[in-house]
Amino acid sequence: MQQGKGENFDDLLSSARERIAAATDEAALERLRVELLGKKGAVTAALRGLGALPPQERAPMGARANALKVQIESLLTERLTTVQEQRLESLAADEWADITFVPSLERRGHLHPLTLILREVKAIFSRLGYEVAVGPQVEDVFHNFEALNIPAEHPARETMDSFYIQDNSLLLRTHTSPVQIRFMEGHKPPIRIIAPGTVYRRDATDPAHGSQFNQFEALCVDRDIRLSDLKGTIEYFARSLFGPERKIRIIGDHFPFTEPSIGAAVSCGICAGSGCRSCKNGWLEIMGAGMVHPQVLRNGGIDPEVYSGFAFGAGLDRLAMLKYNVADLRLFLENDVRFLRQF
Ligand code: 2NL
Repeated sequence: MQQGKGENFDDLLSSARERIAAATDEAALERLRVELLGKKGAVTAALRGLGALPPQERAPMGARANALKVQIESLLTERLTTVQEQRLESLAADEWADITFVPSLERRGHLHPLTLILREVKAIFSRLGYEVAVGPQVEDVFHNFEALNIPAEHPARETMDSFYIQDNSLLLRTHTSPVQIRFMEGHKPPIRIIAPGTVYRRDATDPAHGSQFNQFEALCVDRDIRLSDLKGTIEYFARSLFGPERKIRIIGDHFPFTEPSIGAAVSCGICAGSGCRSCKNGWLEIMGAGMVHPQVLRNGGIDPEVYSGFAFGAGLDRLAMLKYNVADLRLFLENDVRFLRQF
């Protein structure tokens, strides 16, 4: 800075004005303040240089230097105010928080009740050495009916009447038994499998029946398998799923693919078997079962003179209804979150 030159003051002011206007935050303005007005700043140097001027120039130059200092100070202050206001405005726009807002508790996803039941069923049977088998949902008439002793004119075809595809030779499976027939075709005993899955029936829909439901069947084939093995397995299963206090009841039944055939029930968990509104007589039917018919073993390629087996089938939906006290089976397939949220 060359003292005494008025243009230098003008240059200094206009360059300070530009730089101050270009500063966008408080730190930049503070740096400019130090640079322009600080001890080593240009204005201070100009003021300091006044002493070297001839006396008659000192007063006017001093006045101009002071005026410059005051102008720069007010430019800095003005810009600082603007920058601070802008910062608050952008905070209000971008980072506002509604302190009256009450967030709902975090709601995490979870498994469908039928999946929960299926996982439990799989876990129970895996402890008994059973594996999971799967098969097609579109079946042929042989695996769905004929191999299970249900010939063309058998009345069971009517009760399980299904959705046929392609000139009546293919259909949506009416039970998962065909999965087990296929498994027997491909494996030698010992066999211990469960076959869970969706099955289809041409039923009128009501609270306990739908055209689509989920079941699982179990099949055990080995040497010397008897009815007592079946009974023990059902008891272990029912107590694992419903609780150790439960009793089981076995009654006679009939299925074309088992001989003898039985029905199994567990004692009601609400009234402990004395009879109440939900169970009526103290018992809840959970499955049909029996010793695999010798002809069915033969149809699966297994010699009934050497091996015997038991099988059973249960509705997963029904087990879930009993375990979770659900009154309408259709709720499991409607996917209404107000229902699903409860599990
Ligand atoms: C029920 C009754 C049952 C079977 C299913 C079966 C399978 C083969 C051979 C013999 Cl490969 N039996 N399955 C046996 C008895 C009953 O289901 O009420 N299901 C919902």
